Amino acid sequence: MSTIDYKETIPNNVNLSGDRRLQRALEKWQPAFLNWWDELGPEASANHEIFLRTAIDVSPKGWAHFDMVKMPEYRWGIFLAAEEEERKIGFGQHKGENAWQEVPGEYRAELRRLIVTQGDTEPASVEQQRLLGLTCPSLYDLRSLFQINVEEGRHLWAMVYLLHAYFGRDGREEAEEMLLRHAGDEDKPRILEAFNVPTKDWLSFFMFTFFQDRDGKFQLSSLAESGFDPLSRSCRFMLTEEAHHMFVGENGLGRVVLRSAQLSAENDTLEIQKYGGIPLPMIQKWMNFHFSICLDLFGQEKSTNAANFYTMGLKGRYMENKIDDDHLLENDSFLIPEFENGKVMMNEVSALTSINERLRNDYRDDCQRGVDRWNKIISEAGIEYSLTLPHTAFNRNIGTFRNMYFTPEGKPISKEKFENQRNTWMPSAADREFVMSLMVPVTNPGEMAGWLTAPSRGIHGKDIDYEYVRLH
Ligand code: BYC
Repeated sequence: MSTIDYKETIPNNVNLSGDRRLQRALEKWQPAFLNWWDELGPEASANHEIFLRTAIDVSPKGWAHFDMVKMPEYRWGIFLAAEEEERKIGFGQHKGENAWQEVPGEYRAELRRLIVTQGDTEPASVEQQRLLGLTCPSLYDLRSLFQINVEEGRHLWAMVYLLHAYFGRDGREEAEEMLLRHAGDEDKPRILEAFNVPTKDWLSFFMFTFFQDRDGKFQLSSLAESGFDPLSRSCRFMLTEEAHHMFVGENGLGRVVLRSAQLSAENDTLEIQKYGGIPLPMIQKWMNFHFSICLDLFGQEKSTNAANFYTMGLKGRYMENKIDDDHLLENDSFLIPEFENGKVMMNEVSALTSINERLRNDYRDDCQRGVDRWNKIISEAGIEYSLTLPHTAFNRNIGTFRNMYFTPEGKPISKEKFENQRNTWMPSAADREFVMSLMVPVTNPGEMAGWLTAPSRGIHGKDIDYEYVRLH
């Protein structure tokens, strides 16, 4: 069942027409979704024609189709990765049993909570990015933004399908709520903190797609291990799209870093504002902010929720089946950071309660690889400067280090000192104002804003000066 039927109102590969009740329920949700897109999706974009890829097949090869499409006409649909025959649960107390095709009654609340939390982030990101199209640095970048936005919309569909298909009335209610909470809304905010922060400038957008979408990669990978097979199959397909979002972040930041390094070399100074570039130390500030708020997305270092999700077989570890252990973890331990006697110590705790911390470590290592690549760009341009991920205790709002104050190097300091230094470590109002001043739309095909370099190649074999978005 891997081909997608595009003749349906809701394209899908889940045989939706075979379940009239479900189909009708989703067809009722669809106008609410489109309304939401119209109101809180990308601003002033409804008539643009965009070179978008659409999924036509969920197999690893050839699932994408590229065409000029208006976003409101994008075929949002429900696509699950192909079913793996006889798939077994790979961890926890049900290890070795057949994966569940229905929700196990005793884990219903936990599973729903995981799906709702995952689903909530998807429309949140679209809301956070809704004004960026007005200040794009090129048509190439504008297309990337819109591609990401429509796919996040589709990821919402993926979670809403699970809620509708497997959770009955309360699932339908949760699906409605997805469109009622809004990023940054004082009364009804999005669930996770980092999804309430506005993404106003393109440096923040590239940081978001590098750091925050990467949380998506790690969380989706852990959910792809789930014993609940429909969730696993949804997440597996979402991951193929997520990879492109992270590419946009890594590549975008690489282009900003290269431009900044070039301007620094040409003018023999890191202070390149007056040449229209973003100083490398300012990029570091953006990184300190985005990385620290994303570390919070992994939850507390010690979490009984996470231990339960694992033991129940609902959420595994990153690359669970590649890890060489018993996949039960009852007798294993793991090191987590804790603050003791005035310093950050690594303490041994149960491997089950520290599942969140383990994932956070995997995430950090993955982020570091990107930072190493940018540092190579900087040193090849002949500049002595390197970007560094801040210490895990820096600027944290969830877990052990909440309400504590540390330098980016991890040295504990007083709240007062932290507040005095805040603007030297993270974007100040003046920094944000400066970066915003560079956000002037560039919309001639092939032209780039001066604060970043052109990408090394275009999309899907097209040249860089292809008209990726026809503005109307
Ligand atoms: N903000 O036991 P703990 C993506 C709460 S991104 C606010 O550690 P747990 C995407 C927590 O709810 C991936 N609250 O929590 C990227 C709990 O509340 P209660 C999204 C937070 O459950 C870019 C309490 O603190 N997917 O896809 O182990 C663009 C105790 O915490 C936060 C997922 O996150 C926070 N950051 O861990 C588009 C996967 N952290 O019980 C999309 C699904 C914790 O006291 N979610 N709390 O009321 C999960 O697996 C878990 O919910 C979390 C939290 C890992 C997020």
